[in-house]
Amino acid sequence: MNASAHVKEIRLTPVQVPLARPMRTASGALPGASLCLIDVETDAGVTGASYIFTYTPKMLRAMQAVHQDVTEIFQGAPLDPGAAFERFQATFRLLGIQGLLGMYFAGIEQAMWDACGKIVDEPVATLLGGSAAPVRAYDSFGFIDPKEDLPMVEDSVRSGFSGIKVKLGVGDFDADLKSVAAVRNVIGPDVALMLDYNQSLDVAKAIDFAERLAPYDIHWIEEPVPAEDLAGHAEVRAKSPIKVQTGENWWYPAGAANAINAKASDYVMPDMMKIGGFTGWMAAAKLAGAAGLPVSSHAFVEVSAHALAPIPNAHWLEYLDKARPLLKEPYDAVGGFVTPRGPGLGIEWDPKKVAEFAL
Ligand code: SMN
Ligand code: MG
Repeated sequence: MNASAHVKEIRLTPVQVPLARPMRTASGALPGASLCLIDVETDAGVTGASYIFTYTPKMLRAMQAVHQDVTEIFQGAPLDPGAAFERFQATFRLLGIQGLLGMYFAGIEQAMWDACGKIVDEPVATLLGGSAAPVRAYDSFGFIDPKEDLPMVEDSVRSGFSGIKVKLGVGDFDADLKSVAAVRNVIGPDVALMLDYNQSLDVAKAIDFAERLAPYDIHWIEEPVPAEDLAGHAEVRAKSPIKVQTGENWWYPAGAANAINAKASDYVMPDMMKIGGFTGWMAAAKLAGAAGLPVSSHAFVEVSAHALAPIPNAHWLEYLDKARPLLKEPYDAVGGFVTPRGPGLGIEWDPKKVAEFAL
């Protein structure tokens, strides 16, 4: 944090950008990436940048409305993300800060960290106590059609990824089985294969499907049942031959604590936006570490590369690149690794591209 600097102005820019690959999930397809770019201008002559993801373009204008009415509470605030979190939570204690409000805050919190790093010319990874070293990543796909999509999976492994995640539950289980068999066949036996059901099954189906998918050496089965069904996750975990992964829909460290206490999963993957930015992430990662659970990231490639750096129980970074079309220098995966860079988060908008994709 840098309490000698203060927030001067916050800008929010809604954009709709194309995804490099279509993302079909069991709980709906992503038409593109609906993002809100957040710029936090400070009185120290630097502007911090970050972005949030609204999942659907239907929430972009609503996020603009949140920004218009809420931004004033940050005016003049010291550049102190932790203090901002406390004050934000206190301000909205009666309403609660899940949902759009919390997403908005996370974007500001992350941009504050970017500004702090820029002021001291350090990557956020080192401000958090880690190093700007390469982080192991898996490439994340939607549903893979065995007839159409295998070449892009082959390209991904050829580029050096040692992990591949695919979505299931888009069609019937027979389609899932065919997709998994085809993907395992093209990636070979040494590449980790993760499956994501995006909350679409019930406990009995999840256990049954896990038993029938286990012969393909699956690294984890993700969100097999609804995210809020912690007992259901725990029941699947107790009976599944495949490790259970979850966390992208936990709100704040309290959400992580509830799930960890419920023994909901073998692995955890908090989402930087929903967990409360770096402040929430570090608290959740500590809880997971104390419980001996490996921690992976969710989407948000750039901030996640910094967030995984300082934690000893770092597991995988999800490479799901949504902001690439907007950045002067995208975060590439090189040989299956992503390296956090500074100063700050190491991201800079390409103004022409932002204008092209702005609402
Ligand atoms: C996912 C779903 C929707 C948007 C981004 C990511 C998915 C994942 O659950 O874990 O990749
Ligand atoms: Mg997921």
